[in-house]
Amino acid sequence: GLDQIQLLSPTKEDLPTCPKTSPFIGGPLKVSFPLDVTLDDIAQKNPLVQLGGHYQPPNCGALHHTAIIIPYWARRKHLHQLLYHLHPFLQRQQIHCTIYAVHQKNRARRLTQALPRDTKAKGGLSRTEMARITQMDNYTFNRGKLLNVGFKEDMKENNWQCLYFHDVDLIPKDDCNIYDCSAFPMHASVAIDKFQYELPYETYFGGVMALQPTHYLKINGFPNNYWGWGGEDDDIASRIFLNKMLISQPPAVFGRYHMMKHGHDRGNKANPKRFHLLSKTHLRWRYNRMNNLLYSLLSKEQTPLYTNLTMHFGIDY
Ligand code: NGS
Repeated sequence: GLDQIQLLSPTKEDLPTCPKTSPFIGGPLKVSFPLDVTLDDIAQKNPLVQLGGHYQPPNCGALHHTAIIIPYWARRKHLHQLLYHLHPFLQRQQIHCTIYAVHQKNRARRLTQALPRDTKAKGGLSRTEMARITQMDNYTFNRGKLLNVGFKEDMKENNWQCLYFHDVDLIPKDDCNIYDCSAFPMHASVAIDKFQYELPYETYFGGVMALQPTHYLKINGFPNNYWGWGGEDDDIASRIFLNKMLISQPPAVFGRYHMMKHGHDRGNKANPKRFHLLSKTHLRWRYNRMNNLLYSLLSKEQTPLYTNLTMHFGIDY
């Protein structure tokens, strides 16, 4: 019966360790985009992916334990295309992983509704607090905050050794771009087709980056105060340099990505304050960080291909 099967099947501890280089790794990938790919199609193609978008190699003990965190903003099609490419890619690399999509619902209405009755009745909010709520009433995207939440929530689930913070529109183009971490924070997307496979500027740190938890804690997490497009990735790079770490990169031939085309996202206008904020990173990195990150988790849903985290953001600074 079932008991016997369980006795016969080896436990994870009995398995041999996976080889240093996975035998399933190919080289450069031909990235193509099947039209109208559904989540069911992807699940069928990846029978070994478990609920929540979890995977571990069936026949060997994985050497790499990686959480993939995708800050997600109303781009369902991109998310599907990314899952379509990323799951087989991670399996070929024999990585133990979970894919998390993190997205925000930050309408002020919800926030005021969440306040205790008497706070509202007495008009208990200060003017500054009210102003902050109103400022947030426009669904403004906050990538730094989403990445912080992703880190916090994922570490509650598993003792991940490596975190990949992954934009939803980037598809890796080479199997040799191994999704593990190195001694320094890593910028994986060093060669994006949109930028002719070069860095757009020397300190560019956007797209896909990988940090060990110790790196993340050392820089006090990511900034929470960049509302809208731009600058938060430069802030993160500054935090790394301010903490005397370097940024490592895969060789450019491996760190190739295709960026899926997209128009302007509603609620993600360029942030006019970003240059001012960046000039203050050296003063603020100690205070603006994961510890004063206010949010509440509205739901954590385990879908067949990814874990979906939805939160709304509180008032913080
Ligand atoms: C810089 C932004 C970065 C952004 C990069 C590439 O100018 O946040 O462009 O953008 N920094 C500032 O605005 C200070 S992209 O072409 O991918 O849209 O990542």
